[in-house]
Amino acid sequence: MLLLKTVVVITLIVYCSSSYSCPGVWEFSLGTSCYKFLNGNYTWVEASVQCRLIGGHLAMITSKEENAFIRGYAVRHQSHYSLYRFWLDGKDDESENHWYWDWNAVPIKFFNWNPGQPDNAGSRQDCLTFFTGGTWDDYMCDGVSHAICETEYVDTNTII
Ligand SMILES: [Ca+2]
Ligand SMILES: [Ca+2]
Repeated sequence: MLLLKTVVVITLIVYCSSSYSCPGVWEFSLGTSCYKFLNGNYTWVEASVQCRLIGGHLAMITSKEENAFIRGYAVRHQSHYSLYRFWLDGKDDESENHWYWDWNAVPIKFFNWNPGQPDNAGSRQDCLTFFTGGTWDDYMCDGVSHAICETEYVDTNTII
């Protein structure tokens, strides 16, 4: 009986602690978000589809802290990537320099532009990218980039 209780307690501990980690393919977390970097070469639309296929969306970076955290991961793992550029969820395709998150149509308030950006080069840079160094660049939506996906925690404790 004692053994059974011990097994039950240990199972509960493992279950409860694992319920707060990112599920499945997701690589790391911050607050209530889980993230995954994709090292394929995608257009913005292709990247967005890839993120949705794994249950998320392209990353929406909304604070200096979140930007610094993702930069840290990117720098530490750069050897896995052939490019230094990653798609984020932002676009300004509807009205030039009015940036919004495509996933929820919310206007972007926090920016971390690389010096000289956004420059809308060629009058056709309407999608948002993140450099490994942590700064942002507007880029051609049909250009090629890796991607950062994001999803929200699945907290199984609330399902019990
Ligand atoms: Ca633009
Ligand atoms: Ca640019």
